[in-house]
Amino acid sequence: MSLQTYHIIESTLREGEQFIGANFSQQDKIRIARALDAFGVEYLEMTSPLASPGSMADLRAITRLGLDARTLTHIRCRIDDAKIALETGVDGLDVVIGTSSQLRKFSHGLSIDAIIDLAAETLTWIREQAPEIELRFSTEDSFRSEEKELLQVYLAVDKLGVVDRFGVADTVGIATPTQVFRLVETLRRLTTADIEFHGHNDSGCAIANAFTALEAGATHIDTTVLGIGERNGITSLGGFIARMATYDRETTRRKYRLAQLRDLELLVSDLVDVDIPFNNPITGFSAFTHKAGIHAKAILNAPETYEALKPEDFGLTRYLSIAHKLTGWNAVKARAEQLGLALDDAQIKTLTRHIKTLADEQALTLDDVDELLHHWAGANHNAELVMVR
Ligand code: HCA
Ligand code: CU
Repeated sequence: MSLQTYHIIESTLREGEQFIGANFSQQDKIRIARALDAFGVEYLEMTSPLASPGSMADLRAITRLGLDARTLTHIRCRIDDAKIALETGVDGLDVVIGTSSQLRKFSHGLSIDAIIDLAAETLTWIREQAPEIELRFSTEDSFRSEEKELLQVYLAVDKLGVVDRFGVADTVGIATPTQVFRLVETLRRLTTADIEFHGHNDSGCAIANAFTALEAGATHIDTTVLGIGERNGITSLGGFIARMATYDRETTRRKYRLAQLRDLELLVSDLVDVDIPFNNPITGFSAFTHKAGIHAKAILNAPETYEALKPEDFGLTRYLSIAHKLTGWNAVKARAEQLGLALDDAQIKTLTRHIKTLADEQALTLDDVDELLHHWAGANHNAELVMVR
């Protein structure tokens, strides 16, 4: 069920701002917010207004844009923070407090009982002040917290009946999909609120963990564009979209304007000064290229043979690479047809053998192969094949 009805909490303007290369101006943030809204994410999470005077002003400016996406800000579990956050006009507050022994010892120094008291006081106060606000309570470092203590905290907060959503956070990126499934499934069973998953990517599981959280009943997933965030970041929006589109293409196409993904990633990659990785899901430069002759032949017959995602859903095109030793005659024939050259199958097969021999000796380019095709099509069929560089 939640695999169709989930919501994306897009945190490029909060977690993403914690990326080493991010230093967004208000104009940058507005551009990112508009682009994310146009793409169709349901929520925008933004940096706490307490972070800096500019953060407060940016938050106000974005809440006034009148976007379809709901606006959230992320604050510590304190009445003083909540007071200021409520003045910004956001639709929701994401309240967080650390529960792992590491955070309790080295960050805020509170016991589990003190955390429960503080959460109760803060969350009840917020609900009294703002009956309509969307209120989320999350534990930082949920997966290194003692399960018993963690559940004590969530159950106590659930009893208050004031929050709409619980968050679980894999703050240091160590959770396995099985651990994520177990915790989300347990919370689903024992509590009544929606569930949000926030997963870091230190061990490469962020996308898988987000998907598993949905399988276990989570309702909201945190992402950032290109996965930017603290250290190597969190679940990337594009990677998560790839995961969901392979699972359920129609729902994903209905929920989001997929053809805007690439421009959205280019906007953010430009602002934070990184390249889109070659192996990025969907938009990596080789994501829809096919090389081996056996693959190329099948792709020409039916792209779904080797493509789980359709490039056209994302406004992209596939590319068949033919200028190499692994090439095959079907791909070479398709290229000849693209160039409008009349060559029969026997000629194409001979030419393909020649390309392979040449490629064993030197790197070839598509231009080289095109020249050979033109040469062969224009010349006597028995002419010696030459490489013109
Ligand atoms: C951080 C906090 C957080 C919070 C996640 C949440 C995390 O360490 O900067 O509010 O759910 O990863 O724990 O991003
Ligand atoms: Cu985080």
